[in-house]
Amino acid sequence: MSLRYLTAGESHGPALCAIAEGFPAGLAVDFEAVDRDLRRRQKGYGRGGRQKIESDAAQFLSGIRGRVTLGSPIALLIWNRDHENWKDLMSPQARGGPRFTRPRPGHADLAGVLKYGFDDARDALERASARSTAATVALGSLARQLLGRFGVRLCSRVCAIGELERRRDAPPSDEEVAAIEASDMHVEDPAAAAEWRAVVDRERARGASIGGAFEVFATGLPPGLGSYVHPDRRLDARLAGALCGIPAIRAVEIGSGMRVDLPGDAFHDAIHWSAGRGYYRESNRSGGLEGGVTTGSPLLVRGFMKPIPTMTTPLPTVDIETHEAALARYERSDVCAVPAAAVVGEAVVAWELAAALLEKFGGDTVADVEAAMEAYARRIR
Ligand code: EPS
Repeated sequence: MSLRYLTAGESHGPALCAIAEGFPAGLAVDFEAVDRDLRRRQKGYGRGGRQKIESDAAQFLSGIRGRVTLGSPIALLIWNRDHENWKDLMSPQARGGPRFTRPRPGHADLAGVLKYGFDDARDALERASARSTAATVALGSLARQLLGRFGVRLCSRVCAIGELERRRDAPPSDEEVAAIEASDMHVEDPAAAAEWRAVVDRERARGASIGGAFEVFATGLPPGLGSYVHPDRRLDARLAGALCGIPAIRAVEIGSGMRVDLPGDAFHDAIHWSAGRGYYRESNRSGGLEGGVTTGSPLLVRGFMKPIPTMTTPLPTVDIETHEAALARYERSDVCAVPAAAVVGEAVVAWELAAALLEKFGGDTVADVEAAMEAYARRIR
């Protein structure tokens, strides 16, 4: 059984919910770690007022007994505290309030109005909101726990805000990860954080918003996850799709994939072998993937986020009721959500890696997966 999930929920509806299927039985679940990941998603310099209202936590309903998975579907809820303030507008029983008729360029407002025949963009924007990524993060946290059981570790960092880039190719050390987690810019370097805060302040003062980029690293992966035999089995394609599935992510880079300036002899990672290490590389421009398959080197992917379309100085639009020129409607939003997007990026990467791991080594129990991994490790040794 491959890993699969569905989520549901509107941003200001009663709750977000998720159902995941395919986790093997026998995985110890750390509920506190799930809530920690949810809190990590809420942080970051440049966020709006919503995160002061919410204090996200997952309520598990099924698939787990005594903190251990049963192999049955795992269902969870994340209540929207803000729903209390939106009950008359946004509940399955009520749709009061003024209609949202001035679509924001760059948001799903107009696309949803045209596609589903709405006369109120709220019918589209509530589900299109990045609020849904709270459910994504809860699911990713479970995937990360499964991967952790087999020695795979993930982390992320912001590598650009606006025009200022601070990329790195090697995974951060444990001390650097601690600094990243303590930073409101999700970066280990306080000087970079200070520069980036100034960029966010500049754009907030202009009434605009700002995007950026993040890096996700995974270490401890066995070689051989994913496959080159068909496009939809290539792990690079699946990771790119998963990252582009996060609202506002418009581009993905695998390793040094954008370094089109490098010729082949400078780009590719030469192969070495020693009795102690087996096959290894001295560089990792592949980002840990060759032929859509993990190499065993650290995985590195980058996600690039456009600026959030909701701005206090709005762009020109057209009122969908009158067809007259207007300014886009402003609603409370974030000026910059790149630090949060990095945490969401980690979650979707964890999910795809867990799915690929179970496809290769899957069994009904964690012990079955472990036995299959050990047999494989013996073969490739
Ligand atoms: C978000 C919740 C939303 C927004 C943001 C992300 O809350 P609200 O609309 O009540 O302020 O802050 O959503 C968007 C950026 C968007 O485009 O919809 C969250 O929980 O992450």
